[in-house]
Amino acid sequence: MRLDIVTIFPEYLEPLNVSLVGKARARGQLDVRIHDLRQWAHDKHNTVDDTPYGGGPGMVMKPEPWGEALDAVLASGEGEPVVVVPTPSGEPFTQQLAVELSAKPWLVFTPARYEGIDRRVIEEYGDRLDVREVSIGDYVLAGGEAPVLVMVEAVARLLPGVLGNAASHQDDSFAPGAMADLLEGPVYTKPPEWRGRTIPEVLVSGHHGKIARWRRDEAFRRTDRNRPDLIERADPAAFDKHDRAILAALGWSPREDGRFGRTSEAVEE
Ligand code: JA8
Repeated sequence: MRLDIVTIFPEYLEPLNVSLVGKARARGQLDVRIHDLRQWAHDKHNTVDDTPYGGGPGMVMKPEPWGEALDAVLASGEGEPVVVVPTPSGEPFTQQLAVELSAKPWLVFTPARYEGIDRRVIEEYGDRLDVREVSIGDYVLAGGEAPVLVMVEAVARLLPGVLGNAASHQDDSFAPGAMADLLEGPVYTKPPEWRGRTIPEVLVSGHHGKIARWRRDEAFRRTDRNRPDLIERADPAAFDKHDRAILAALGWSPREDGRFGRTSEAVEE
């Protein structure tokens, strides 16, 4: 997969030289090219921003440098990339979108600073290419570079051969598929006792059925506590008899349409 990133802070993308993404690049599985937007700003001060039409606070990124930058990047490769524009007003970045993007041969990221990029740039390239305005969460950052780091890591670990073990993202908390509608439960390793704290007995029982059931129960407890919205939207066909008993104990019951809603306070904990 090829990734191009156009930014006024190339040094902000240094973490892409490290760890999983850095290794994927070193192995030739990922071709990451970082470009300084100011290369395409031609005045004495390499200006990339200007005051907003209509007034208001802050500055807006000028269209000309972005247009020249994107034309140069597009001309440097084969075919058409998906263009990913980080913005708090975009569609949510989810595991599903990461999976979708991981199947593309070429992504171009355009992290903005200031109050964002002149709208005409998104319109211009949106007329010709798949342009996705994407938000990593409901908070405002000072720029789109940190979201690019987040999205690149989420996408890169899905590429074939990048993560050591292909099974290890099968049951990710947010992976589409088996565990898609529940958060992951707790994990433990050696030593068996640490600062007087032991591990749940079931995990050393060797009883794989009981272990799987316990893990699923813990997943329900954690999802109930931290992300009840995931239980509300889950397809109830995914819940077996034991799941329904756990949900009932946590204060959930099936509604008219079969989906679960919280009805009472939990009985335990
Ligand atoms: C921001 Br400026 C700017 C550009 C992109 C993003 S994505 C996010 N959450 N905040 C701020």
